[in-house]
Amino acid sequence: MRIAILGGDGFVGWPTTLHLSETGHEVHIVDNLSRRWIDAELGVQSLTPIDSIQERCRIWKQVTGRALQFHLLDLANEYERLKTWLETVKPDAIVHFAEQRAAPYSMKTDRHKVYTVNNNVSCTHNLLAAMVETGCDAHLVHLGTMGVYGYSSVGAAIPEGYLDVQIDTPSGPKGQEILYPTRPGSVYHMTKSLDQILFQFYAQNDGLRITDLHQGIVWGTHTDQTRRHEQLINRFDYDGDYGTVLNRFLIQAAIGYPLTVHGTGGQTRAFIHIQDSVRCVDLALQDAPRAGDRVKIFNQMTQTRRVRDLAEMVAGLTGSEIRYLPNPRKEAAENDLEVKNDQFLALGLDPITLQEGLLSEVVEVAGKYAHRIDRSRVPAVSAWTREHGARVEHDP
Ligand code: NAD
Ligand code: USQ
Repeated sequence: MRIAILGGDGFVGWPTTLHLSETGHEVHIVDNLSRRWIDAELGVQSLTPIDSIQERCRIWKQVTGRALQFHLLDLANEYERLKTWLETVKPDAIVHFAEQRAAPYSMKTDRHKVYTVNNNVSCTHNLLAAMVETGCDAHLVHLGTMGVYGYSSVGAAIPEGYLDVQIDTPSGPKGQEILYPTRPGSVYHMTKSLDQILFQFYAQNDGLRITDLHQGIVWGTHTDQTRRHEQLINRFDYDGDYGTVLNRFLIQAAIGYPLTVHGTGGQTRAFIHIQDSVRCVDLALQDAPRAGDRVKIFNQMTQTRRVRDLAEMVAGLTGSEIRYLPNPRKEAAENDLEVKNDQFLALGLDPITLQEGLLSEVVEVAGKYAHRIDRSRVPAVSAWTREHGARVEHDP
């Protein structure tokens, strides 16, 4: 297939690009490199030294003989160029990673809220409108988030996207299938909830074939392909805005920084290793819906864990100290979380679990590049409300 990877320069997009290229697809990356600009804005850099996207593509060609095409395009602000690009490249499938993905960044200031909503909603809607206008019938696979469901336990596993409800009518109860009600916990997660409605409309109105992957928190850094050359290395975010919790604990362990647990650490979240994330996108691409089908929704996660249990696991492995900090976020202090992921298991996913070997591999990566870490960028200081901001501790 000819596959377009929107956001192919990012943390999940880059290893997905390499995997799909290696499996024989013709892969085109579209990215406006905004993630690299945001690093400059925040004064941080990836833990791992990442080359320019053009250089990464050159090395991949040198190592494998396979070409990658890179297109510098802002999906949110260059609508006409997007249409021309779709008409020229004519992809068979499009994988859409291209959004501002950090919840803390989306809550930093009103400007960051506005940027995140404008960028994310426009990226998705511009793409959908352009696909219809140009007659592009590619299978669209979008990376969504588990966070659209909220994390409250209702005493039952979270289903894969849809919920059967009974509505009382004058003629008796009637069954209906609805999108699982959204309960986003940040402006970023809210944009993913809005995406869901856009997808529902365009699948129903225009027959677009869409798969939405509700992904959990990704951890790890290497995949089979990024290991093949030092310059193919994946990005690794550790700072208080973009670093995700388990990867943060692993770099903190590597530099002797106390593990930064927010609140009691009773928050339960869903996790997936980067290698499985890549594999799931591949599986989803092979299982396309037909025109007229409802949006296909998968829960893309393999394990749920409490944050404090993860901290204890990392502390047990490395001897790190755990620091319980005031929580800068407005979120439930404790929650249970049970999630259905039957569809990927049925398609053959054999999940990678939180094993000691893989955890220590990440600590080793962190140790190798520890000299690149700016300790002052480790604390999470973006607060959900002014009241939460007043409680933030800046440097443990
Ligand atoms: P990332 O920030 O590393 O990558 C996103 C890429 O999209 C970046 O390279 C960025 O430059 C590009 N981009 C953003 N706006 C764009 C625009 N207007 N035009 C063109 N390109 C644009 O993020 P990631 O961690 O790779 O996540 C990828 C996707 O997966 C996101 O949509 C995110 O919501 C979702 N996701 C990520 C995680 C995680 O833990 N990383 C978990 C669940 C879901
Ligand atoms: N947390 C800590 N200490 C830290 C960092 C985070 O205790 O140093 C806590 C947070 O308070 C939160 C949990 O860990 O309760 C998860 O935080 P996170 O930053 O790892 O994850 P989140 O903000 O939810 O966002 C990440 C990705 C996002 C993706 C989402 C999947 O950045 O793109 O959509 O995970 S999910 O969480 O399943 O919605």
